[in-house]
Amino acid sequence: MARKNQTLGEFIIENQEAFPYSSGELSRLINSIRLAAKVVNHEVNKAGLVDITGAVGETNIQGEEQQKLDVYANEKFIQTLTNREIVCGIASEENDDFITIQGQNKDHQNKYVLLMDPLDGSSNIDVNVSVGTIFSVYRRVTPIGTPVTKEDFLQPGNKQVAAGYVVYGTSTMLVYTTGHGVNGFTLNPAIGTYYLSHPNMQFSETGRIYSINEGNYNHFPQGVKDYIKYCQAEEEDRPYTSRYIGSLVSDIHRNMIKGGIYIYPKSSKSSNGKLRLLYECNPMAFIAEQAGGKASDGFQRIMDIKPKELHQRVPFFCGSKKMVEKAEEFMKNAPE
Ligand code: P6P
Repeated sequence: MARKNQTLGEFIIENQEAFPYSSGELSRLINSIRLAAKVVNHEVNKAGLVDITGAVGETNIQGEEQQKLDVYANEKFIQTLTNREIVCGIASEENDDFITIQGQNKDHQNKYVLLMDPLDGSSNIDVNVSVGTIFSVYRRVTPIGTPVTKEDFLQPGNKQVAAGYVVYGTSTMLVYTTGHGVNGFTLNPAIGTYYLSHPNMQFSETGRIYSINEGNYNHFPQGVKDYIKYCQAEEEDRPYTSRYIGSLVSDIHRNMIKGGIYIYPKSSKSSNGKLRLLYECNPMAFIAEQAGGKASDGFQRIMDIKPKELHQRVPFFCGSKKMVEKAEEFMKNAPE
């Protein structure tokens, strides 16, 4: 049972038994994310004061310029997870391939793999707009005691055992699920403790906020164009409000609290959209569904998609159930 203002540590201990087959590793994993998020938060909050913003002059596999904080956050999460002896492998937006973690006895005994976007929305860093970390956790499917393989990472989202995000905004929050609802914890930076501030987070069944980069309107599929015009029509409870931060975690976090839909569709410029299935869409879809919302690629459930590669992109429609269903209706009825 979630009690408001409970600390994250108390919450994990009280809910440990809700996780049947974990002998505490998953709790230790969430604890390691808690620590890494505090360290990254400290750097994000002072980014404007020290030379840690701006690009490092390299690009990641996405061809995106790596911001120093991207690289810093990636290193901190990998280091913390490795030191805690919990995961046997890590995949990250910032690494071309997955990382094998042998364990202190080099015997590959750890049961979980973690996939992450260590600092999503990093292009917002230099303009002081909120950014986030996104993570997704699976049990490995290959035999314990052997090196992790790509098969352990290419699991459909419906096999996730945990997922969550950290939003480094006006306050820093850790929001996660282990399949028993979604709970949000706010960091008190003065004492470095997270408190349960948003117990049992829920998407409202419908909402009046739509989040999409309308600058790409001319390149969208007809169904998306039709849905945008539907949102803007002077009918019933419309026009809706357009809100787009350009930071996935922040847009979805706001929509979960206020009701709304986030869409990053395919376009004539990007045939599968921009967002990555494994470490952005699947974890946010797990959160959305656990909060009573919905997540699809416009046609099929995100978490049923069988991944083919680590950095695979998919179109993404996520948020209040009835809004996603209305958008899917336009996608289905639009001419190809
Ligand atoms: P665009 C950030 O790079 C990101 O992956 C998401 O956080 C965000 O919603 C989206 O891309 C913004 O992309 O093309 O609208 O600038």
